[in-house]
Amino acid sequence: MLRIAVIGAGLMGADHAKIVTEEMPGATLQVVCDMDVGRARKMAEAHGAVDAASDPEAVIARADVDAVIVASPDFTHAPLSLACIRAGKKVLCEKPLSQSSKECLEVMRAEQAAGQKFVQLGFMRRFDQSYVEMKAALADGTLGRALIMHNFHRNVETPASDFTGAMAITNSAPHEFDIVRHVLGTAYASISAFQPKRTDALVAPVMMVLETTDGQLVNIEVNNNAAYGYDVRAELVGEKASIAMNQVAYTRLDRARGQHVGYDADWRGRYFDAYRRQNRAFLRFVETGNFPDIASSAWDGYAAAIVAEAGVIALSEGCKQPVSMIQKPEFYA
Ligand code: ISE
Repeated sequence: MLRIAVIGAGLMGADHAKIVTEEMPGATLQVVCDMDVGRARKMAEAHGAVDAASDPEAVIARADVDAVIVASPDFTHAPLSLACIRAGKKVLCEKPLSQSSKECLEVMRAEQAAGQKFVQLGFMRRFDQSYVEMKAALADGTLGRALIMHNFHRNVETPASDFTGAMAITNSAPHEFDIVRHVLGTAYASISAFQPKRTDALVAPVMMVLETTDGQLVNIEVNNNAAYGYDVRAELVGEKASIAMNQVAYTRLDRARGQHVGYDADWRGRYFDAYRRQNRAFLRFVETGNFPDIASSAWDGYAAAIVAEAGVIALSEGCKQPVSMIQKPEFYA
């Protein structure tokens, strides 16, 4: 049995703890760790973990922990990933790896110095069937060459009251930055970002237009206050055909001469299967040492961070920003 520690007992920590205990055969939930040890204990009890703790670095170093899932706040992701590399333990780290591309480079350097990959990033959309099919339609020639990818990312409401337009770019949009790069198999050359005005205090949607190094155009709407439901859409337009994601729903309610298809409240429902595929891929990674083909690595975390950094400047300065990455190290090829 592989003994897993889950760090962070919030929304995502709880989801991961449930997946470990119920849907990762061969794995067991060893420790739940949270700054608030009471919260950790509650989650440990709910999911039958052996122990609860409050010091993440000590948990990572424990001899009875074989692998780690990091689901604590964004700013802890890179330092805790580094601690896992130091301890020689594989880590499934929630996205983003860091909001600073410099910090992502540090994680990459540590992995390279250790001579193997330790960090699988939680960009779970790569395991979602709709994106898998889009990537396949591009690869097998069905679409011809890719020209444009449209993306909508709508949340019911912002996760925190102090959420800003810049945070829409650094916390929400990295999903699109990563998945579009993955589906198109390209990199970004530039980003522009705009916001319409709202008349109330809520964060307005952010509209981004990106150019890829292969000359494709990508647009991304992130609307963290869409009110009606969690709604993610994407359409990849090629020279010969176009492929769009369907709304994912198991049922439709026919009533009062109308049809009603519901939305999920948040990403945990919409990406239910993707999270489970991702976590089982992580388990295989820990067992075999082979990094999962389609998963995001620290390099992909760096790629998402660098475009988010440029996006934040584009939004505040109101002009297009170039995106320039370092040469991809052979290690991540
Ligand atoms: C959140 O952190 C996520 O990762 C969700 O998938 C995303 O939809 C949401 O916008 C983020 O705030």
